[in-house]
Amino acid sequence: MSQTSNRDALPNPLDPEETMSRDEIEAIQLERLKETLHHAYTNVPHYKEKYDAAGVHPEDLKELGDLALFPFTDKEDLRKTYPFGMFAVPQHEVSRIHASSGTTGKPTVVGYTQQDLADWAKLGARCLRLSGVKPGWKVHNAYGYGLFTGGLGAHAAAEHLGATVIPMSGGQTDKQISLIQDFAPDAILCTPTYLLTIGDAMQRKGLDPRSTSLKVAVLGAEPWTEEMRHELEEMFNIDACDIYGLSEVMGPGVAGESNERKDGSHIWEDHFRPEIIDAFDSSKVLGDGEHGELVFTSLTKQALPIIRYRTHDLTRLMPGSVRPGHRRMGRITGRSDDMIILRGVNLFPSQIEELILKVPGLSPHFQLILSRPDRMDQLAVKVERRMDATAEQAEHAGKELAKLIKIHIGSSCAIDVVEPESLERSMGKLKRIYDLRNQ
Ligand code: DLL
Repeated sequence: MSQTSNRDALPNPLDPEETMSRDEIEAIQLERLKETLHHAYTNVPHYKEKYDAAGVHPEDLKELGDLALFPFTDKEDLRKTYPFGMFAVPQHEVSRIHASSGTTGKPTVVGYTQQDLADWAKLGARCLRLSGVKPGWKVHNAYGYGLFTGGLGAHAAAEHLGATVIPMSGGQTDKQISLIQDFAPDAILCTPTYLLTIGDAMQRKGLDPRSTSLKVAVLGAEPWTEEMRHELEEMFNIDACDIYGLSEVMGPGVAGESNERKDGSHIWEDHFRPEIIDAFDSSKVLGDGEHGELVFTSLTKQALPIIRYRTHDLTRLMPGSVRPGHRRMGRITGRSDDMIILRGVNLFPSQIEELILKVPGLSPHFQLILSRPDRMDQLAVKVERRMDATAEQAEHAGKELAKLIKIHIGSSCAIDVVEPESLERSMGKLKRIYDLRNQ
């Protein structure tokens, strides 16, 4: 076997569905939507009961807009039917199970048939290809393996693309760094905050993250901002692209971003039908371009068909760019359940991240602490100063941040600029909000 084979010459064809026109995609969607509704109604008693109670039947769907007649599905439906009540195939046809831990109560359990796993790998590979990852590349996968869909989902995607996967999983940051140095991967897959942790740890060891072999990072599983993209691209001298997904709908790979455009993630609409609804009045389906809550219907899933699933992720839909038949989603600005209401003003951690990274002297390491002294809600932002900022510069930066928050968000909050490395580092999905109000 030649060690020096020309990997740039490896074939890297697009799936035929990737280049379909909008009309072709919508025709496929209608056909698949009818099948999915019938499949769910016939095989999942929970869907049948809900639809019978709401007076709707799969036959009522004549055109795509009729989807709005059907009730939503929420995490609660998966909890009520825990663990396998939403599965639409017999257990022996389920090849794999994943679960997401959630913050309270039982995890939500999801399942996949062989065909579901094949589709997932194919769609994940589309995302990686769109982000510039190539067959033959070495791909360091630092998403956590296990019940979380990140590790195994991204793994299968990279294998499907024809890459060489390094299944590192999350954590053990020193080992991550050694492997990145020794194995010389071309791409890394992890959460944005974990990539920051890795870069930080390298700098502490006197290593320059810009000098690694990495060219592309495909980052997701938590909200991140354009400012964070810029920070990571500068830190590692890479292209950083988004990948979106959620376990109830599939896992990583529902949507992916082009490294050439970096203009939001294309949703693979031959497999998922997205809608945007008003997060506070779910009866209103909003138009493209309008900001609201993302809702997904699966179009091909066998083990766990999911119809009008409320993600609680807030974003908007835009026309496709490099894949014109498939719409793009804007950045997730936050989750409706992560929204902080501070003395009547709504705010999301991503807004604070955006402002922090505009202030010289402040690092992207921050936490939001909510408390209720004297029965008034208070927000404190704890943020580390950058290594190279002096105490005086840090004090100035803190005042600057308070001013920006007041101007752009409209709230006053306490800013605590803390020493470098004093806040907990991310090992995967980072917890930003510490709510001490009911303690
Ligand atoms: O986080 C799947 C995933 C793994 C996606 C790896 C991308 C990469 P869950 O654990 O079920 O699945 O969490 C899903 O994470 O509803 C969003 O709130 C958030 N999320 C996922 N990707 C992004 C992203 C995985 N690119 C929840 N930007 C979703 C913002 C994201 N938020």
